[in-house]
Amino acid sequence: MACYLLKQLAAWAVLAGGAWAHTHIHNPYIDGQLVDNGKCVRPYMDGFYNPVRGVTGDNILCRSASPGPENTETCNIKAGTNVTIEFHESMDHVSIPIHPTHKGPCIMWISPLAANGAGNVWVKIAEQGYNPETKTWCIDDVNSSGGKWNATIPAELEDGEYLLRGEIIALHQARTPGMVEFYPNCVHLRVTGGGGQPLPPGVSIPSVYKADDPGILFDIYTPYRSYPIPGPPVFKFGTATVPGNGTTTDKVAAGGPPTNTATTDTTPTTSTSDPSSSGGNSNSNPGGSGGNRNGSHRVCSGKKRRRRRKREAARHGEF
Ligand SMILES: [Cu+2]
Repeated sequence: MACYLLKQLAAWAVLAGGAWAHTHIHNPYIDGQLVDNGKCVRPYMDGFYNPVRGVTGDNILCRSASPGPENTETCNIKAGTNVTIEFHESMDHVSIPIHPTHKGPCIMWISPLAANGAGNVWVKIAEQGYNPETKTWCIDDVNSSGGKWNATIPAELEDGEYLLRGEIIALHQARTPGMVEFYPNCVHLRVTGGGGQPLPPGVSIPSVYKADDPGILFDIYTPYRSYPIPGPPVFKFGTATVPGNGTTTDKVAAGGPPTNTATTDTTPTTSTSDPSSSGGNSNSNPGGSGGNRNGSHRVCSGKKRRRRRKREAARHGEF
């Protein structure tokens, strides 16, 4: 019972802490210089801070409003310099970047602006997922840096106009199919001073994401050592092959869905029988139903866990 109450209290605290605000790209920075008031970011749709849920959600490309691109200014940036995206919960300059319940990766993509985001045009230029050393996610870093996350525009890239798609993917409900939260926004950039190399063919968004990708259908509440960032690897000029969609096998091999076997590098509590645990040893649950929440708390029984999951799924509508 104590276990159950603790879990409920945690769930209620989470709900109370984040009633409505999610996040959006509030400002870009060009080579460290602030571009204020969302200039060069595609116009936000109504409820701009709300996520796109699931890989087939509406507006997953840029979460932009109609009429969209023709109203967006284009910011000049030198190839080889940094573009920074800054996330804010609300449309002001003081809100936190994103509610700390949100955990997950950050990804930046570019495509030729003329394609308007359609077709196999998206090339991944940066990604950051989970760091097992620090046990932190990219979203944690976004929060601790005031919302900022950056990537370098490749020095080799040919001059021209590009659409930059910055996204963070929140996984706090991602163990339920269709509940992963995408937070993409798009920035219009004009690259100058580049090395003349065209972008390779890329992937299509959103079809690059599958609902059951191991990095999309992911449970952050059972122990894990790694996280497979969805989509192809980051593209670097000079590498032999153009990354496509077919990295699923690698992702499974590298990280895979979290299972109880992932606790082998944590403290050795799973191998010692804990008499105070009401739910038994997690190693006895090959189906993965008995893991520790965040790897540190007591183990709940599978039955209690399933009840809690149902309640969470029902109540975690918005935050
Ligand atoms: Cu949210």
